[in-house]
Amino acid sequence: MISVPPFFTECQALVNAELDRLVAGDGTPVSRSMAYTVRAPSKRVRPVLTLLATELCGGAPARAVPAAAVMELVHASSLILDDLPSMDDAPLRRGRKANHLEFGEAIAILAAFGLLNLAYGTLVRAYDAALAARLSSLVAEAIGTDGLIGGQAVDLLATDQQISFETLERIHRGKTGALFSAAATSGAIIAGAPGDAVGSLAAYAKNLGLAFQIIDDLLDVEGDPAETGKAVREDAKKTTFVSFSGVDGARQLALELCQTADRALEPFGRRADRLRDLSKFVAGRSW
Ligand code: GRG
Repeated sequence: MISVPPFFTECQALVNAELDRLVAGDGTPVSRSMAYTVRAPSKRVRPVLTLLATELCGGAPARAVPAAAVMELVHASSLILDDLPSMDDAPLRRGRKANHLEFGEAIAILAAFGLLNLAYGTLVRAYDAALAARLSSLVAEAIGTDGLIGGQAVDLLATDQQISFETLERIHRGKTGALFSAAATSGAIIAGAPGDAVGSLAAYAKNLGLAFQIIDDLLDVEGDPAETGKAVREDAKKTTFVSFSGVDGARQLALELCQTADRALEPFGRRADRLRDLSKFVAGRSW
């Protein structure tokens, strides 16, 4: 098992403190449901990407903490929706009962919407109007029909069907790559990075996101629920990177995508080593 780099733990702590504050709530069922998924154990990969991108582009990570937390709020919202009976019908998430099994389906859906509203509201409160508008637009695009929603729709409609490799890739570039990309580019934009640096980070994150998903598929086959916090063998009815390429082929593909991701970091030289370490973590993760 690959160890978690120390900077990763520091970033997680910064984000967890912000998230705790954001989902403190008022004790109502919907606010408890929001906090339940947000506070559950998570790798916080997307917010870590935001903080590392800001740091790489010369910004103060502290300034990116609200945006980093927003990436996690959006991700948590998508996890609640993904687990619903009408979607993946998953019983376990982040080592706990799925949100709808704890709070009921109606409250879980409201909590998912609540997290999205909290996300946009956080951007508006934390940044000046122009920056908040730019970040909100990035987030909206990542969630939209070319991002999480689009990828999820194609994925759901493809269940029980044979799909092409291109369709599989499109699904996961939407479901996973889009938010990875928004997380990294948001960090760069907060630091005032020029367009070419933002573009390089977007290319890095898109490829890392797809590699991350392929490892997710591998963990569904080979993983231990005690480590991943999710039920395994849930993808049996779906076409996955493993069903397409086999275990070894999928692992090779994930490694190649991490290498492609790292090549996008070349303009930054050694300053991007933390992101290279993040790629290593993604390629070797067992949770
Ligand atoms: C309106 C936000 C919104 C979404 C609607 C439901 C949906 C469309 C999309 C589902 C997207 C989804 C859940 C993709 C799976 C991505 C993935 C690899 C999840 C696991 O992420 P990890 O391993 O989880 O980072 P932790 O728990 O560590 O955060």
